[in-house]
Amino acid sequence: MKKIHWMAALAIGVLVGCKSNEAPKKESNSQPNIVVIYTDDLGYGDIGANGATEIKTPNIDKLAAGGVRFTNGYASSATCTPSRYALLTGVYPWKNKNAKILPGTAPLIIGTDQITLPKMLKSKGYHTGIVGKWHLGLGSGNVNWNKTVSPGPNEVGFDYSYIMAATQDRVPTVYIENGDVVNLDPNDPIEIDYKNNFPGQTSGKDNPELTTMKWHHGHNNTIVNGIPRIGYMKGGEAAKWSDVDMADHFLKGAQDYVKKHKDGPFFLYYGMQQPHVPRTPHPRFVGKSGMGPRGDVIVEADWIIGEFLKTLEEEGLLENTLIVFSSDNGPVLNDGYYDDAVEKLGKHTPAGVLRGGKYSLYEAGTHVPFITSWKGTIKPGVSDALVCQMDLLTSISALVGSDITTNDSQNVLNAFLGKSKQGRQDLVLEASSKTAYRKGDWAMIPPYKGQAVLKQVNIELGNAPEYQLYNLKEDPSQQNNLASSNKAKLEEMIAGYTAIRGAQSEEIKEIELH
Ligand code: NG6
Ligand code: CA
Repeated sequence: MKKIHWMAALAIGVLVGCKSNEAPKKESNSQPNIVVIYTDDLGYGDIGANGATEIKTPNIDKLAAGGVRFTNGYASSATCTPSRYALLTGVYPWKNKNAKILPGTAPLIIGTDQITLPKMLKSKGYHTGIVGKWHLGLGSGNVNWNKTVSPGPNEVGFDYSYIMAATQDRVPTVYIENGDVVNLDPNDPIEIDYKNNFPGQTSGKDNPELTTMKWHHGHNNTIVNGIPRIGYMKGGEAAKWSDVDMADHFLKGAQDYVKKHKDGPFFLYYGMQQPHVPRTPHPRFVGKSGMGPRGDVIVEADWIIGEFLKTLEEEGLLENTLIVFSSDNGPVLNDGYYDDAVEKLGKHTPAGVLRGGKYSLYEAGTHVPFITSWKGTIKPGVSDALVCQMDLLTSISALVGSDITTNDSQNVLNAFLGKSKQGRQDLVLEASSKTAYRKGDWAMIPPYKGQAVLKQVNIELGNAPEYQLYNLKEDPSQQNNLASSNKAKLEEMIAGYTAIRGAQSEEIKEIELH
């Protein structure tokens, strides 16, 4: 009897032990899901939460109201590719000479041996996915779109990828899933050429009568769905995307990814295409903003975000998911098509009070909407901490207990979680391979040759023959250049800038400080 009792006790003990092994307590706080929702060309002032009154973004505003809304949140660059590069690698984009706006045929610019945000998360057991815009190059030159395209997102840390290769205005105008063009008919192979058209094929330049959207500058090569694009494309008819359905299509991809990996932990990088050109709202959003297609696609993007957040809520994931919302660079109105963005703007100010816009060294180029949200963990509030998308790698690494860091990506986790108003001390910002410097309340732009205004888009670039120094607290619109009246501050800023940026170019050195 005694023996049986002893064995029974052991059996029960083993059973209990097994049970607790089978269902380990979920480490909800150290292994939250991570979602980055990344819009394309959305300006600081384009959302209600940052003061927009002429355009309604209730879902983004709700996200902001339930999380931390950053008033000093930055992209690393005033254009797409460099900002995305910095976000995913934690490295300043000006350290990689290939991190500039890429054609659809460009090779991958992230080294397959480089640290990346998704790789770091994979090392901690995360499943990692990207749905949406990539624009970091694919393959290693001369891509054959009819075979599996590699290396790409799957070789730099993503377990799953469903992407558009470059931009909505560049060929190839197809979706690519884990390296394979979706719906490709092998009997109708894709050919891409960024220099020459294919014999006998129409183009926006030669056949304006075939276009439903008119090009203003650039964008006059192959016509797809009535829209002339950058670059020539032949074949791949069945694989071509539908522009007006793109937002819904990526939404479904993001929702499906979440549902499939809800047992987590997962990382989803959701690259939305709005409000980049060509602006192609689904018909149900046409006319909804009163501002033409640019406003309409912002309304569409806001709705999409609302639907996506609803999915997280329905799946019971909101309390176990850190959501980061931002934009890859600042706003632009006419970026190459006649789409009434300028004509119908009315009183709306896409950059808020900030000077410049996309492509600019002035604030509006990089100072973008930035929100973090994590229900039950992040206390709602507004933060003026200086934070940059490049900091996500090291900060999230600290959150999930990884020791992976990079030199340029700083641990500002407490700022991201709303526990501290202390962000980074300073930051170098990039626009078209030129750089500016941000520290404390101050912004400094070194002297640069080049046009003051990029005429086609009507945006001030920040180029000037002299140093520019602005006190952003007193002068957020960068109207009063204090470089000559506050030499001490200018010297301090140049020293801080040079410490990060290193030796400056010859053309800058030529200009005397005193
Ligand atoms: C520019 C395009 C612009 C846009 C941009 C990339 C022309 C004249 N302009 O070269 O329309 O596509 O590249 O935007 O072609 S980004 O947001 O991806 O950086
Ligand atoms: Ca962009």
